[in-house]
Amino acid sequence: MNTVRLQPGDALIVVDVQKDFLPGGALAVPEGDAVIAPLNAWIARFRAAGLPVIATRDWHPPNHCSFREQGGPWPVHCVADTPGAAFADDLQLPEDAWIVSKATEAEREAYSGFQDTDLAERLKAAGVRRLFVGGLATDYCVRNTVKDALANGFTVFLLTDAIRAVNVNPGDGDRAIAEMTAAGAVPVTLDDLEAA
Ligand code: VGL
Ligand code: ZN
Repeated sequence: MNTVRLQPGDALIVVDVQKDFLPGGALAVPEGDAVIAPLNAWIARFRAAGLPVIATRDWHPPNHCSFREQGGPWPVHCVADTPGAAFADDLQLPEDAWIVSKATEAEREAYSGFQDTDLAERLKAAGVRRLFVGGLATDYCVRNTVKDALANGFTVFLLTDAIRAVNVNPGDGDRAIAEMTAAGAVPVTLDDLEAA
């Protein structure tokens, strides 16, 4: 149990809650839709506190190197401006959420919201020091975003009630959580969040 209270300098990062990663999508994450309700609750708490909400999205060109047709590991997914790349219908992103598109170049994979984006600079310019990270998928984009956030000097809380894993190999998600916490991420759930 890690009690936490939201404070100035906190921001929420919602990682890749896009239709292609939900059940029925092109690269469905098992139980991927289970992150939406807890993330909506986290979003409401950040909004109520006047704190920024950031949503990253996988935003690939049609010939992205991660697709099997190009020799990559994944089925075609999250092609920019297609329905599968849209955020989940039920995700209650604020109007003023920052949208960060990543892995937009055909020849470069980017599992982290920090890779080839201006996210770190924007966060630092806004005075952000602590990041709360949830979304999809635990073992890919959440894992890499959390590790880059720590490497960039942010304090990181991992929203363990609002992440789900692909689990290409059984246990990948649990290993990713162990790796993130060993690197310094602090696991929290909504129950750990104190009243404002
Ligand atoms: C992701 C696999 C491929 C993710 C993105 O968002 O975790 N996983 N592209
Ligand atoms: Zn992708």
